Amino acid sequence: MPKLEICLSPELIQLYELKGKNVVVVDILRATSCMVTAFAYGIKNIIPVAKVEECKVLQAQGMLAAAERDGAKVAGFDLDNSPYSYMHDFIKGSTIAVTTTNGTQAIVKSKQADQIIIGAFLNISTVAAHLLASKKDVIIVCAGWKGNFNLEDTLFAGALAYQLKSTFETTQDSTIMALAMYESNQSDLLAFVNQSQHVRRLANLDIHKDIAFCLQCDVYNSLPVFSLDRLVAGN
Ligand code: 3SL
Repeated sequence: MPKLEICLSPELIQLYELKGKNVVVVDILRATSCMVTAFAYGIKNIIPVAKVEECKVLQAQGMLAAAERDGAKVAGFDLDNSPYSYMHDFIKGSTIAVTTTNGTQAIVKSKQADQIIIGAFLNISTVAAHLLASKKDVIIVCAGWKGNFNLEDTLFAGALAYQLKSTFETTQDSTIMALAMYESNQSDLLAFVNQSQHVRRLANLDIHKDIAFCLQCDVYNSLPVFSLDRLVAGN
């Protein structure tokens, strides 16, 4: 039976062997939700980078660029970190360089994996179907917040483990915890996530509609995967 493990923060990633495994990177609020949305709207590539300076270099080369720090758009960039910013025609066929506080860092730290898959509630069943077909061990890497555990990414990890638990071994403590978290809150994900630190942080930015949007399941069937230096459509 393949194994499913949950890494609760990128700070813990060195404790996991990524080689030979599928890694699902998740940053529900809002980086991976934006990426899944962008691919649903026909984006060609997303180049995730760790630093604002790297993103600026790619923008100077003529690429569209999105940079977020502490929830807000960094001055001088083309796009912010809202899924609604990617629901436009100009996205189709484009390549966008992206850096975010936590989500793109988690992708960059997962590069040892056999395959990196971008997960969100928005594409959860598509991700689950891909992992079931692949039959490899899986590690779900939660982006968290600046190295800390967070509720929303762990809740997603529990939801994905819930879809996979009859086929994957889910006996690691963090997986048992995430499954319990999901099972007791599945009837109202929004009410649960509304208690989170990140929602309080984002409240000042007035983006309640982003939060509700990011907690919807199976809105899209896009499957962004990492290839060489960028995300591409995996289906
Ligand atoms: O940390 C991240 O990668 C962001 O998604 C955070 S925020 O939703 O823009 O605050």
